[in-house]
Amino acid sequence: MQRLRNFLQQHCSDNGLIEVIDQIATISKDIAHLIQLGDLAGVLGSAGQENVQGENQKKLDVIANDLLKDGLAALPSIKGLASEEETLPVGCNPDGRYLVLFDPLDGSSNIDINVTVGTIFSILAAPAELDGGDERAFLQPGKQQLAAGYVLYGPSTLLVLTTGNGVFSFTLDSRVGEYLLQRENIRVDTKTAEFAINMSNQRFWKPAMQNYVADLLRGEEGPLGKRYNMRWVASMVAEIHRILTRGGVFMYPWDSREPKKPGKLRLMYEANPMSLLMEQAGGKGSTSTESILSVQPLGIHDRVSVVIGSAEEVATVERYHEA
Ligand code: P6P
Repeated sequence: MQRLRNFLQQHCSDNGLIEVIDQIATISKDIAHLIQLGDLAGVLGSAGQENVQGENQKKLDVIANDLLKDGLAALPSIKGLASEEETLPVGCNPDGRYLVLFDPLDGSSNIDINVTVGTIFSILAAPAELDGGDERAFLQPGKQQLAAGYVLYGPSTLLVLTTGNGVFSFTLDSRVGEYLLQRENIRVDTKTAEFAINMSNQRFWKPAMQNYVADLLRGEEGPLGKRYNMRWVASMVAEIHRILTRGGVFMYPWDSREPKKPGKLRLMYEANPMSLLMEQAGGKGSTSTESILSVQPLGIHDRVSVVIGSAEEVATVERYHEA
């Protein structure tokens, strides 16, 4: 089975981009190891501080963030970094060609209960005229991403990525410390009978989303005409990986708990990379009214309403929001 680096050298013509992806993969091996050790490494539990999102940081949030920040800043080709765990962008090498955005440990509320979490990354071209610490350099729509992917720390540690020519999955063989190619040109089913949403927020959604989910629950007797199953892991990386594997639709819509915010999830380092992967696999990423990859960001921590998955089901959600 082909090793990640060999695959990238055959598949991608941008040697600088290969270096960045390879470095993320290398760093992820240390993160995977610490997650597997858990309590034995003393890395579980709260870090006793909040991040820019006002969320309680876990120790592993901070550790994963520092490993990625330090490891990427060491690359001459990196001009700047932006992280869910960092209030401001981090300027790196003035002559660098790439910007990397990441959620170092998405779903970290699952860490203490030993449920799957992940690292999400997005790579942009660095504008020559802007400093790598200047937020404006990062404010590019998702369709401009050069590459995107995630590392899923589950029963297996998987790296799933795209450089714009299909989606590929690699499994970490921890005996040799290598990511080995497992799945090529992943395609997501256009239809589905499985949805993922946090139902406890039902009363806070817009009527259009309430109507759509009510019709999902009506199954064969309803206008959607089939029985649906539901999943909710509370870890976006796990949900998206399931959808890439067997279809489905993942939703985190606007809700009235924080009416001034368009949604809970972050555009730049959650919705954009996952939407690029999904669209490269034949699926769709929508805010429920427009393509996520077309949204013009106003800040690196912008939030967005998210509907991502099987193309026909995402289109159905959009239809409910047109009416
Ligand atoms: P809730 C994790 O905190 C996260 O950002 C996503 O990974 C996940 O899909 C969502 O939030 C879970 O949110 O409200 O169900 O805890």
